[in-house]
Amino acid sequence: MRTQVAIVGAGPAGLLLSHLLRIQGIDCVVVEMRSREYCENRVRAGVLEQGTVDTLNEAGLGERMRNEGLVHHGIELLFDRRRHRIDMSKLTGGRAITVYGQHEVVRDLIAAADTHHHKLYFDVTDVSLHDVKTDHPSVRYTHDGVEHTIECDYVAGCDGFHGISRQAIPADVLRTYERVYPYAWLGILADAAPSCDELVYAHHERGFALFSMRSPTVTRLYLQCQPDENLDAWSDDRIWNELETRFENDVGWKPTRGKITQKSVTPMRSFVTEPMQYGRLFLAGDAAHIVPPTGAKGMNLAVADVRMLSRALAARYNESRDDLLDRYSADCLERVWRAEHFSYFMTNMLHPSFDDTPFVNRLKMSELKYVSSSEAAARALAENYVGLPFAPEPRVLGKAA
Ligand code: FAS
Ligand code: PHB
Repeated sequence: MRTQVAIVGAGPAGLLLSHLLRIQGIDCVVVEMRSREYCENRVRAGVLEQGTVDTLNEAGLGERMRNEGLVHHGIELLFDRRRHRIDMSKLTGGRAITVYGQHEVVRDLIAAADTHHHKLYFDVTDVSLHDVKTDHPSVRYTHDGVEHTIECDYVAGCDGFHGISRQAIPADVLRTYERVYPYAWLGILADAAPSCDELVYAHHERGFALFSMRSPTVTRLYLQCQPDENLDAWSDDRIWNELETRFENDVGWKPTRGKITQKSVTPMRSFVTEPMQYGRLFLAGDAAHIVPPTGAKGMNLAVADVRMLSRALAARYNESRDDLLDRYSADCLERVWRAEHFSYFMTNMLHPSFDDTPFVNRLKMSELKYVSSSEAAARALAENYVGLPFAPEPRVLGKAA
């Protein structure tokens, strides 16, 4: 099989890249090791930056997001039993976030691929990359017991943190930067109407807690736990009691209890790979970088990467320009390190840690008080949270699908 761009991984990065390339007349193929059903039901992120919302709308993918997504103009910080609202839209000239599940975005992308008969292969095995340092790379995989080879010009490694693409970059070229946090998040989905119409980030001496949602009938909640936490030790009652304790406040607000339908523990890690390009291989999304979810940046960074990669590939194919491909890694890493810093800042400020000294505890409280009382500090948090505007770009997005 021959194509222009072979894409490994059908998460938000791979699927959106495929769509953005297609609407610019560039042929591509996506191979994914999991089943369609698994990809469409994998519960992960839930907050879309303004730029992600704009990208999905520009690409003709935003209809269901506009109808079912929840637009939020602020978030709340809760500490010392007091709630403090950060009016993000007022502080950023009207920019906002949209709460819309990552798996909903993935469903919309797969539906669009169906409609336009994009080449998307699920349940593949033994994916391997070849000759990425030449001008004729290829991707091999097995599907239904048959071995296949995709001959291509470029390979996009969108296969997440545990994928194979990053390993195709030799150790003497690859530089990685990492911080592993000494805590994790126990996350739940509950059939309960959200009792607050904005996200609440809570700092409590017993640990962090986050109140989020997925729809008018589904609440999403997280609490700080041990990295090796045993989920079986957490009955539904224990989870609700602990959440109510950590969300204690002076106005008596608390999350509405409901049937818990999903429980998971998410490790907390900051990780960056440099460079994000090796020959004709381009990494995007979690394949190149991981952020702790406190800043809600994970999926949004993946979208920013493929927006830049699709622009660079379109400039290559439609304008015979290599400059955007040559600077892809540097351009992405600018935004990646900004998001890494913001996610690190939010994570440290909001999570008490066993290795914190009383001095560090006081510093965290001072930081929380500062971002909740200083307009300048609140604006810095707000503009990072809603997402910094994308660098101005030449119009290459072409017609909607
Ligand atoms: P993805 O991991 O989404 O997709 C990669 C795809 O590649 C997967 O479908 C995988 O099956 C496939 N793949 C892997 N190896 C392959 C191979 N060898 N061959 C073929 N296919 C292969 N962010 C938040 O903001 N909030 C959250 O609450 C949140 N929760 C998260 C929970 C978890 C458990 C994880 C891992 C991440 C979470 N994130 C969260 C971050 C998340 O949103 C990621 O940033 C986002 O999924 C990144 O998208 P992709 O880069 O497309 O990678
Ligand atoms: C979520 O809704 O899943 C979510 C929201 C905000 C975060 C992380 C996760 O910071």
